[in-house]
Amino acid sequence: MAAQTASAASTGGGVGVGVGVGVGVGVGVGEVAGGALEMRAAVLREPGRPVAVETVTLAAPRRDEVLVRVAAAGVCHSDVHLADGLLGAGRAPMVLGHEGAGVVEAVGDGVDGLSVGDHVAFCFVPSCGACGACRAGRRTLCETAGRFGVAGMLMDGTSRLRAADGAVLQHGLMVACFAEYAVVPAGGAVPLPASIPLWQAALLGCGVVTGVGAVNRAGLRVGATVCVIGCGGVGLQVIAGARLAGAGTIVAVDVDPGKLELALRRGATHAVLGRGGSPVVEEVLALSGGGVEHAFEVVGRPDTIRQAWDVLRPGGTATVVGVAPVGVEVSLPAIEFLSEKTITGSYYGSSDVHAALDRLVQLVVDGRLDLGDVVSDLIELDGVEGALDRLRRGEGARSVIVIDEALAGVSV
Ligand code: CXF
Ligand code: ZN
Repeated sequence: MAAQTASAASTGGGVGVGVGVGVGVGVGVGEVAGGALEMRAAVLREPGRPVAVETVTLAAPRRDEVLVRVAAAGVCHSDVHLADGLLGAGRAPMVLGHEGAGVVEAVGDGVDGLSVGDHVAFCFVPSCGACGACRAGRRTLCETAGRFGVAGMLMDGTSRLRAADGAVLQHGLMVACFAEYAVVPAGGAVPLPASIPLWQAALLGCGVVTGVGAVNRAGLRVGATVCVIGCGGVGLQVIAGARLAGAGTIVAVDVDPGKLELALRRGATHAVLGRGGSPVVEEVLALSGGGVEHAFEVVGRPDTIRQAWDVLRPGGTATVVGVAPVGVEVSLPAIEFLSEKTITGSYYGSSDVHAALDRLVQLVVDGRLDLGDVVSDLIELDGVEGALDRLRRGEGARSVIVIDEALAGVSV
């Protein structure tokens, strides 16, 4: 997908251009009025029911919020978990989508550092800076963002989204970018240089920051031995991060030969096909001379979490990045704690997302981190259920929904 032609320069238009404006009379570029706009959005009505596009209403941004015209959005496995009801009860009706990029269309009162026309990537943890986690420097664990994010609300605990019948809709992970527009907290929009095509920038705010950030969390050293289990949209970013961090051996494990091909292109040194009862652990142990120092689990299943533990050498660390459905448990052979193995998690890159994205963006601009190569499918908003199904079947790396071709810089 890297060879896709950029079809247009990215420029912001006024609210209502190309979408029906509701009661938002007088809303224009840079102006925040009390009105709302009507737009198309992919709505999860009920877990297990196909996600479908509806016309919904989006109110203007309030204090400390911005309105973003969405260019493109990535479809992540967490969207599947939400759609299938695996992340807990009460998470519908919801406008899905938490990984995307667009252009700031309007800013609310009190917003600093963002202006109309800025290109931005979404960030689904706009940390409050005031809770215990934020004050301890663990901003991705922000308690306020966690509470309201799970409730599908913005940082003030309310929603800007309504269905056609006036019912409140949740903002998917405080972003809701499977839609023509999104109102997000100002901290949920990270400015980007306009030189990065937005169909690629769309991946930054979940897959890239999560995958590369997990490598930072693990504290990889030059020459480290690494195993990455699961080479989808996030696992491929772990591999890119490991390569950038100077890892030596990087063993990629997946059940899909196509993803292993991509993993090798992204810097994996070895590929192990984990299909049909193959002895994955034995193969990784053999390739790494008795086990790796760092294993990354990017699937979210007990058996692959156990594999990540089993491929470690004594003293090694397994980092679980994959999202397991609520209620799933893992078991480990407790005697092996005597080998000083560690198992830990990494949530959303485990650092300050804005600072992390600034650094990642520089790597992209310098040509050292490719974004487009993991995009397996460019689709329209109506194709969202098909993209969720591909993820359910384990097909493809990342689907990107192109919501505005001109802004995204690519045609579907
Ligand atoms: C997810 C993990 C599960 C909770 C919501 C966010 N991360 C990325 O998709
Ligand atoms: Zn995600």
